[in-house]
Amino acid sequence: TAQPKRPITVIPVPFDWGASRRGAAEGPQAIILSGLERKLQQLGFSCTIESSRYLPDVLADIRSSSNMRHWGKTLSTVEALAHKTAQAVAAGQFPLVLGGDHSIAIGSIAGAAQGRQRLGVLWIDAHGDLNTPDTTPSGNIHGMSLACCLGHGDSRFVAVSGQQPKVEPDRVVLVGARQLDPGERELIRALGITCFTMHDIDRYGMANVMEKAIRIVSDGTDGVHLSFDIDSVDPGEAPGTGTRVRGGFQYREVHLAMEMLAEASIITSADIVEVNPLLDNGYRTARLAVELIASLFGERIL
Ligand code: HAR
Ligand code: MN
Ligand code: MN
Ligand code: MN
Repeated sequence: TAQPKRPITVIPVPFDWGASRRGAAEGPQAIILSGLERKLQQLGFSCTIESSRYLPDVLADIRSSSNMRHWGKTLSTVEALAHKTAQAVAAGQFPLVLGGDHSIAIGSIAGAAQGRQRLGVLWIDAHGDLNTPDTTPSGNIHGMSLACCLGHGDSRFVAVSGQQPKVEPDRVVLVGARQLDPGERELIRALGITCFTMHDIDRYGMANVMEKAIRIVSDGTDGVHLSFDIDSVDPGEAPGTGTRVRGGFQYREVHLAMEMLAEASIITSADIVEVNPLLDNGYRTARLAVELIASLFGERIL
């Protein structure tokens, strides 16, 4: 089955205050400059790249605390992104959100969930992003975004765009985890979330893991959001990211995951986050992001 060719709205989110290292704000531009639009057009999609003027100017917002660094800047940003994403969904488009650090998924998922009562979420990441202000070891909001979407964390973030929680734990699947904090492990157990770690991928193979993940996130859901953190990929292939962790996906492995998603035709919105051109080896990581997006939208070898 081919992915239905809904028009794609590319939504750039040049924001990196949710991370401890700057530079992910340059991610959207690097991905766009690496040929995203032409690639999507070659695959038969009509594609509009939005400007980032929908985002508020947050520079003067100094609201911050030790367990939620730069929360003022982050909150205004994710609120604007939620609105932008919801608009694209309501217009029948596929929102393709380019980060930015992973805190922005609070906004994209809030927006995607507005049009969908039973949204599934596939969270591909080296990390869990399941901390709360009570468990965070860093205060960085990009380590709390999935918890937020599940209704755990600061109430102002949990309540972005009204409805809460955005997603139910039995419709959430993590793939690629290899660095989890104690509080994150606890939340995974307490909520009964399915988490396929790198151990599972080594042991059962990417194909098996993705078959299971696809079944779970699409079972009884009315849409599936893919939140793809480029640090899920091994740093050898994706050096341009702020929190590299050894032992990630190999090149073909991650393409296979995207190809299987294209074949299953379940993804209705997506974000690609944590591409940091300042830490990259040229545009290697941004170019990989474009290739992976192409696989997600149905590019095939034969
Ligand atoms: N778990 C750590 C924290 O909460 C690190 C998380 C950060 N990195 C990410 N998220 N890129 O996926 O600070
Ligand atoms: Mn992440
Ligand atoms: Mn909903
Ligand atoms: Mn990560």
